[in-house]
Amino acid sequence: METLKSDPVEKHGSAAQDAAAPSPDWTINQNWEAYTAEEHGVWKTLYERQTRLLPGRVCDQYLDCIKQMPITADEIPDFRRVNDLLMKHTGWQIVAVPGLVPDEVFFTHIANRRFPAGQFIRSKHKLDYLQEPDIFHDVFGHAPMLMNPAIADFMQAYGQGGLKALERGILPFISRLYWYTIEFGLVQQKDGIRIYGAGISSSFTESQYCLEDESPHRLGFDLERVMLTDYRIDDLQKSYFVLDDLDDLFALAQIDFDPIYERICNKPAFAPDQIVTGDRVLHTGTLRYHREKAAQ
Ligand code: HBI
Ligand code: FE
Repeated sequence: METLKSDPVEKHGSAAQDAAAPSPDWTINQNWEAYTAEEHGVWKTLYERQTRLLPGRVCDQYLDCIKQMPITADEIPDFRRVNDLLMKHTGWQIVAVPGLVPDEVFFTHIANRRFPAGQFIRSKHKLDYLQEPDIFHDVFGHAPMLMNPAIADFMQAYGQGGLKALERGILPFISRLYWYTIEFGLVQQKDGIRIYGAGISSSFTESQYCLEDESPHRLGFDLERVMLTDYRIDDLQKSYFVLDDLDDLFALAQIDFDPIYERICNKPAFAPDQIVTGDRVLHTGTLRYHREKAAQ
């Protein structure tokens, strides 16, 4: 996978953080004019590589949306232009940030329909792996889905749920939900299973592996099951969860998570490669990829 979520930068107050945080909400100016030709070139390489791969792999909604957006191979997108369109469709905005921001800052933005997007682009020497979400992951992966009303509502609910979960110290449940939907979600469409998660759609390797490789499990989505499933942030996933329909996220956005937390808070988590009673198994993974890697 190309974008990893590691723990966001340490808690408030350090001098280093103050230096990196020019404003309390961590937003910075995109400063679009300052991108170099080399940076635009990295965008082009990534854009063209993914655009070749995605038809037939990514969901229809993604393709419909990106087509309408001022997102092209030629240059790093200008947030001002992307935002004009997003605002019209779903009221979402993207705001530039230096990289990972603290959870509370992240959730506060999301709860207010602002998506924090990395301002920087990865180096041409490291096209496939980076620690922090960059502009390619955030804009190529996430922004098109924010044009979709179901994702738009679900994301905002996720931000609100995240703030609550933070207060109560039960963040893992909500992080897993985000991970297995917005980042690594798959959806059933009429011609087969398709990608909607931004961590996959922005990844050259994972956009092929998640659908075509025999290794990972592909399981029907179940809210409580997902909220109890650990994930890995440092490698390709061992399990993917498949929604029946992207519009199912509308219903998820309405859900009161409190009774669910109540029910699951004392249950042990499932390992990323576990298959459990009640799973709707669409494909039983051989887990070969991770086994061979471990043997090396
Ligand atoms: N910051 N910029 C950025 N992008 C993220 O996706 C992000 C973040 N901070 C925290 C975070 N994600 C996650 O820890 C939460 O989704 C749980
Ligand atoms: Fe992301």
